[in-house]
Amino acid sequence: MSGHDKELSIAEDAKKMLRLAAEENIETVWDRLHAQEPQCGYCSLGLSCRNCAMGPCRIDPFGEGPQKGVCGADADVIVARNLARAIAAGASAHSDHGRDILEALYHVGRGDTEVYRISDEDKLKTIAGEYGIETENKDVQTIARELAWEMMEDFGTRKEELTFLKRVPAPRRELWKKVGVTPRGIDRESVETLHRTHMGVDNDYVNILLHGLRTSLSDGWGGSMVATEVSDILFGTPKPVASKANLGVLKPDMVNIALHGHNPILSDVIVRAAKDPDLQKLAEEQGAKGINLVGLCCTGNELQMRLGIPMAGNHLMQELAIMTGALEAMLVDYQCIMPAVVEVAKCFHTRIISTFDKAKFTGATHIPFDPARGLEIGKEIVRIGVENYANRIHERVMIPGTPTEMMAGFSVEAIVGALGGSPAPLVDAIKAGKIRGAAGVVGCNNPKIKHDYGHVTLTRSLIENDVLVVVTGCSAVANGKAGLMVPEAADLAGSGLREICKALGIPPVLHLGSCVDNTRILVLAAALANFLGTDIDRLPLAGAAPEWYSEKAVSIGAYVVASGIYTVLGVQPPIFGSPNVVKLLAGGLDDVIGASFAVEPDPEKAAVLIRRHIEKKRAGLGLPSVDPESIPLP
Ligand code: BF8
Ligand code: SF4
Repeated sequence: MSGHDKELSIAEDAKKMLRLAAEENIETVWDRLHAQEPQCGYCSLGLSCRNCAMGPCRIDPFGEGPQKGVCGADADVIVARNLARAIAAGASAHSDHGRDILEALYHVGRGDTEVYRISDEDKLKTIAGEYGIETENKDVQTIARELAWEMMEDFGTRKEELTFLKRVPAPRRELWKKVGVTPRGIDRESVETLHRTHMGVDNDYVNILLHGLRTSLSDGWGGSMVATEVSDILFGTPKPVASKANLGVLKPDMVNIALHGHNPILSDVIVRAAKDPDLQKLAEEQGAKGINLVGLCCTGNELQMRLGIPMAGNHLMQELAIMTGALEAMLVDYQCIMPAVVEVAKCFHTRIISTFDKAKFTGATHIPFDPARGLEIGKEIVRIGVENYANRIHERVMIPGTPTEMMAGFSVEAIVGALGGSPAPLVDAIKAGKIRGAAGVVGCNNPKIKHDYGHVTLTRSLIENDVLVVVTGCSAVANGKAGLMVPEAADLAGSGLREICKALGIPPVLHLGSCVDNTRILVLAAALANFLGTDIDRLPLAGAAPEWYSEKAVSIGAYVVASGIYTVLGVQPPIFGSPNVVKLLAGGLDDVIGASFAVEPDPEKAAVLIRRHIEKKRAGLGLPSVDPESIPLP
């Protein structure tokens, strides 16, 4: 509210809106962070526990006060339990999203919805094949029903391991078995985490953390993977598509409706509803030139990947988008939607419409979504937005700047397609050292880090040094807005990466989708490892979440590491109250699972850590490499 003394974002649209927020005294996420400071030191270190009513308890990090909770749990157990619970919450969010999409597939299979259909029959058959379902002489509907049923089994407890584990390179599967982290059921592992972290169950921090990894794997190779694959089956496997990003995608003379959240089940229907001639006519009668749909966060990514629908912004832009005064409706499904949007909307004419019974927002209009009546509900929602155009105060509209061009749609299928049908050209470019390796820069925004600075600085530095970058989630939006996701951005890359990108006509930073689509990164990594007949941890790959905030990101980080990929976090996780846990996660895990975490808030330094790691892995594979230590830290 009261201007901040330091710059909060690198994005021009955000900066302009933040000035407006200060002038008009509108509270934002940054103000609320400021009001919370200093945040609790015990909680920041992971040293507080309220798992039972003998507590809450806290451990004194300076060794003077209590070193045990009432039950006797020490710092190691408390930190490990808290982390495991965060993983379970994140894994549950992704997996429950996967289940919602899976249920839509099941409706299609049973023939009790007219709204959805199979968009990618080939993918349906391929995945049915992976599930051991006979597809010859069967109609699409039957295959859909049988596949949905089999996938639902993956959520339960009847399997020894998840079906998609077949995609995992054999040595890694063996390793998981040996270490005892093979995920068995998607729901099962999260439930077991809640069980183990109840007072008096698992009281060995290593054992708790290993199960945390297993839980995260049930997300990465389970719930999220189901979400991605079934979304492709229902809505189409993404192909490269041109799009635009930043608040400039809002149109001053059109009805603007933002789709915010994560689940494409709803947004797909809204896209169709917005084309309805009656609603288009109604918009014109209101004096608007039409209906303009824009995305926010991962629902936005889903739409951008498949349909090229423009992206208004990432996580920290959700309140600022309303402040443009140009948004007739913000339609939300679930995850990462700040309850604060309802308050900001009260200062403007924007209607917040919630749609899932599991995600209600006090003060919002709730229109429960029902896949069986999808299109009808979609039209009802769009109508609210259209009718609200009459309430727009045009003098208050402030749409900052013009949109940036960006490309999206790089599914693994599209990437392999661009390479001519096999990963061989990519492998050759890596072998020759033109591309040193690849890094996934993923995850959220967090007001503790200058908005978009972590993503863009890290990505730039990596591509300048010939590291191919793949992005998802809010990182994709940040890098898109920064202009790094058009083929011309190859000019910003090092000479080797530039040459490859120019030859293929692709950007040096590839949009792989939403956060559940981090599984596309797993699939790509597994495909490369299988192609080379090796394990993922031997490849010159790395992950980074420079501005993460969410429990989902904790689960992602954990499954990426457990899959064998070194990962650098830009925000300190609440584990530093236990030196033992830190030692395990930041090094000890290397010996267990072949990868570990690092924490580095400075993205320039994080880039160096990643480059050093990539050179180490290159050397391990006998590829031309430079001495990692010769790459200086900035
Ligand atoms: O799932 S990157 S802030 S929007 S959690 Fe959320 Fe983080 Fe964005 Fe998408 Ni992912
Ligand atoms: Fe305290 Fe133990 Fe209960 Fe946690 S589980 S609140 S440490 S008594």
